[in-house]
Amino acid sequence: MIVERRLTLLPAAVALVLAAACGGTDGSDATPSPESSASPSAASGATEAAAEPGVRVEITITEDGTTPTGDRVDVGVGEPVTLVVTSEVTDEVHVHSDPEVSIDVAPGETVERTFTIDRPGQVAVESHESGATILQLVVQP
Ligand SMILES: [Cu+2]
Repeated sequence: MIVERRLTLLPAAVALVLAAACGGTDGSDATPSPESSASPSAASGATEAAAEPGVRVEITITEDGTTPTGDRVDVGVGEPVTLVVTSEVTDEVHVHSDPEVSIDVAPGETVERTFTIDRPGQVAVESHESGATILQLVVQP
């Protein structure tokens, strides 16, 4: 019980541990860029967000990389998050939530997956083939 309480009080630390768990042994090249890549569109979505419940993000993976690349996306605890992944390569999109979500894709395939996150904090979405961070889900209480 004490351990659980500590975990809920330290979502950022938990997110860091989860992110580190994926990077493997080197860890030095997986440093997420700070605010610089955040798109301004997220700030002005108040009226648009009401039109459709949940958050929907389209992801494209090619041999050259992923789109988006490390964008921050605000989601609420328990809010449905839908990822639509279209890939030209074999890959695994890994959502570092607890429990984690893995989306396997094959060349030419589009896979749609909806999930919710039950804990505030930052959750990385990675391409496991390239190690690139596709999204940073910022989960608001
Ligand atoms: Cu991962």
